[in-house]
Amino acid sequence: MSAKRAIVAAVQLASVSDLEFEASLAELRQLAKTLGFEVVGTFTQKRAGFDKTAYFGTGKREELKALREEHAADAILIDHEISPSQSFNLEKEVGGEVMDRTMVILEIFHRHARSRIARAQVEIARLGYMAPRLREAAKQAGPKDRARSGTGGRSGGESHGELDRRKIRDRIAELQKELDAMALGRNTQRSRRQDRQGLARVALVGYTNAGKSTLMRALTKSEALVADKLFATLDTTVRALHPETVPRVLVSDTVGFIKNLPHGLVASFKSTLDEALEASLLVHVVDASDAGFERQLAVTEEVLDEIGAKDVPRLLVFNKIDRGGEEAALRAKYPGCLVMSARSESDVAKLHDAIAAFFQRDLVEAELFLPWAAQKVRGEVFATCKVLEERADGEGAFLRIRGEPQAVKRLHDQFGRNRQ
Ligand SMILES: Nc1nc2c(ncn2[C@@H]2O[C@H](COP(=O)(O)OP(=O)(O)O)[C@@H](O)[C@H]2O)c(=O)[nH]1
Ligand SMILES: [Mg+2]
Repeated sequence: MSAKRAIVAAVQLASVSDLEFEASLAELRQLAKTLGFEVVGTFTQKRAGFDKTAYFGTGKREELKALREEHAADAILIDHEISPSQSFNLEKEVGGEVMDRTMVILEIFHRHARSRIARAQVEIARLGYMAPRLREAAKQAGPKDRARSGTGGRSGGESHGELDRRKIRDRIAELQKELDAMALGRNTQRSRRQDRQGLARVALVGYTNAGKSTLMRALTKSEALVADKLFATLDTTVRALHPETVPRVLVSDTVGFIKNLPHGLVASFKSTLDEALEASLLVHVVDASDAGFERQLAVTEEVLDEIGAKDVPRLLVFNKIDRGGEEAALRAKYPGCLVMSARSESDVAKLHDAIAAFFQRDLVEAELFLPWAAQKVRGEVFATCKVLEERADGEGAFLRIRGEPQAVKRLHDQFGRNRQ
């Protein structure tokens, strides 16, 4: 399936510097890529204000239509939040699908929301965004809609729009109730989940464009999903570290921080970060070549503290050092950090080893003797531990193993080597 093609478009107001404007467009391009769009063009206009009817001025709308046709673009992504009627009118004139910045971000959150709380949060934000747009669509559909609804068995000649609006209101209220109830049981649930899984989990966090997804791919190599049944519920943003380690480490990619996050989306953004709370280690990826990296770093740390991830150990990774940044200065200022480039295989290997070492620091070793009659256990031994050495004699096999204390103890209690 070929990617959907998009044109990124924006009005530059007089109060916005070229630098700011370009940075915001670059961020939107990145967000579009995250959604699977191929960005085929950029379209901008300097203007004192947004056009009330359709965001761009009349002549510019014609130009945009021509550009869209030339590039066979499916979508126009607007780098502002625009009103339902602006969006509707622009779509009508230019063709294709018009998505504003808020909608793009909501769509990304929607894909990343995994916990029930995150899902409910994002759905509330989406419904809030949709409600006025449905109203606009109903208005545009006009009297025909109203006439039809009169015979539709609805009470009191309610239009589609009104009915939809009421449904949305009810649904938001319902979700809010669910959220309140979930907030109560939240902490107990989290610790229970951690116990049950006992999995070694790493979450990549940081600003959008820092290189999280690139590192995720490099660290987990395979495009193939983790096939193991145990992990059947994992989606594409959770993969096992590759080459595989003992214990097996699962890496997840989180939704990136966004510089221009619409105010109304802050709560749902934070809830999509929930995942970070389930990790035993946070790898905080920072674009060392970005002039504003220190501010980004501080904001990320602040938000992580706010969502209750203060105590989750962090590994600070300065990425993109091939593009710029002062390696020595970074090392001096942030002790324990890793300075690297995702483009360097040896750097990626170093990060892989640093993550593996974090989870191996608590591992213990033991020697087992498995009589031939107990060979069925071999599978379990190999699945849960690293076998450092194996010798066999007439009665069975000696294994020297290393693994997590719990797993090793269980095996050792049964098969601890007590004979030579
Ligand atoms: N030069 C350079 N580019 C990188 C590096 N890591 C990632 N990139 C590029 O930076 C852009 C954003 O990367 P991505 O992984 O999508 O960032 P994410 O938003 O944090 O997931 C992509 O174009 C990557 O190819 C790096 O170490 N060096
Ligand atoms: Mg990404």
